[in-house]
Amino acid sequence: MATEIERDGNVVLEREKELAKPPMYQVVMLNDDYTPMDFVVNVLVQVFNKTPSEAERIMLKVHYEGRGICGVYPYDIAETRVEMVHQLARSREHPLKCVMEPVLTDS
Ligand code: TYC
Repeated sequence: MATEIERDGNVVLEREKELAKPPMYQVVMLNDDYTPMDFVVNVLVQVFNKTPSEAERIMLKVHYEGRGICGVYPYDIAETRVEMVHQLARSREHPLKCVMEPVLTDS
């Protein structure tokens, strides 16, 4: 967006000095049949800073609906959190997976 302003008697367009927002990515947790529910809740608390009750709500959504959003972040932060989840899951030999997806905007 640009605004019209008058400078030296002429109407000119001034570009807005708004900084472009970085593209954002949602980290989506996926269901599986084997990872224990309390492990998933702990991951949501430790990696995504959820409260225990919010973590339980997200875990149950994933369990019943197949997927659930853990958080929305810039690319590097989303990537790091996905890797943290996979490392924790591997360390306990659970198949828990999550993915990152670009958040679609209309700009
Ligand atoms: N479905 C798993 C179970 O019944 C629990 C679970 C929930 C696993 C969420 C993964 O992302 C997940 N033990």
